[in-house]
Amino acid sequence: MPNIETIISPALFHLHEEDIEHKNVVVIDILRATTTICVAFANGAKEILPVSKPEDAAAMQQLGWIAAAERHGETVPGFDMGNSPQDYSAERVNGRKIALTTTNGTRALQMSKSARNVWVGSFLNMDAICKALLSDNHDILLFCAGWKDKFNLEDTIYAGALARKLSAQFIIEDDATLAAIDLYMAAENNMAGYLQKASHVNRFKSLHIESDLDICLKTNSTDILPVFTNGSIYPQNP
Ligand code: 3SL
Repeated sequence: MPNIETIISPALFHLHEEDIEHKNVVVIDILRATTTICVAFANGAKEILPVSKPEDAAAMQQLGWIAAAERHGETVPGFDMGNSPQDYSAERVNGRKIALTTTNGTRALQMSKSARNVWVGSFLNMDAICKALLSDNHDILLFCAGWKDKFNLEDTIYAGALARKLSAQFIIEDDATLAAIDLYMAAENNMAGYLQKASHVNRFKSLHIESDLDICLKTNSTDILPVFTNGSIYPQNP
C-alpha cells in the first residue's frame, strides 16, 4: 500500500526531495494561493504561470497576460490583481492566462516541479484531489506552503482532512501526518471559529480582508483539478 507523508513547512522540503519523482504532491496554501488558483479556474482562467518575482509577472503583462502579485498579504502596487479569490471573478479571468507570484504558494509549487504529479489543493476541490490521489495510487506528499518557512494551522489542518479521508487506502505512519489528522479533528466542527487564532487570519484582520476566509473554507465548490506541469498550471476537468 502506498503511504502519505506531510511536509509542514517548506524549510523541511529538502528531507523529501530525493525520491519525489515517484510521488504525487499536493501543494497546499489554503490562505490563499491554492484556493485562489482553484477559483480562477472555476471562473474560466486558461492557464496560471507561477513566477518567482513581481518583475516576472510584469514581463508577461506585455504579452497580454494578467499580471498578479502579492507580497505580505497585499497586492503589489501596479499589478492587475493580487491574491484575493475575490479578484478572480469570471468577468476578469474567463479565457485569460495569468502570471502569478505570491509570498509562499507559488514558491512551494516551483519547489515541487520534479514530482510524479503536482496538484493544487484547497477545500474548494477536496473531492477532486482525493479522486486523483486514489486513482493514481502512488505515495503522497502533502506539501504545506506555510508562511515564510514557518508552520501554519490552516495548511496543516487541510493536510489532516485529506489524510483522514484517504486513511483506509494509504499507510499513515508519518508523525507529521498523524499530527495533522489530530489538528483537523480538533477544528472540523467549527473550522472558521478554530482558525480565528491563526496568525494569517489575524493578518487578514489587520489588512481588512477577513471576508476571504469564508471563501477559502468552502468545501467542494468545484471539481476542477489544477495540474502543475512543464512550469505552468492548467485546469483538468473531471
Ligand atoms: O503566501 C502566499 O502564497 C499567499 O497565499 C499569502 S496571502 O494570503 O496572499 O497573504
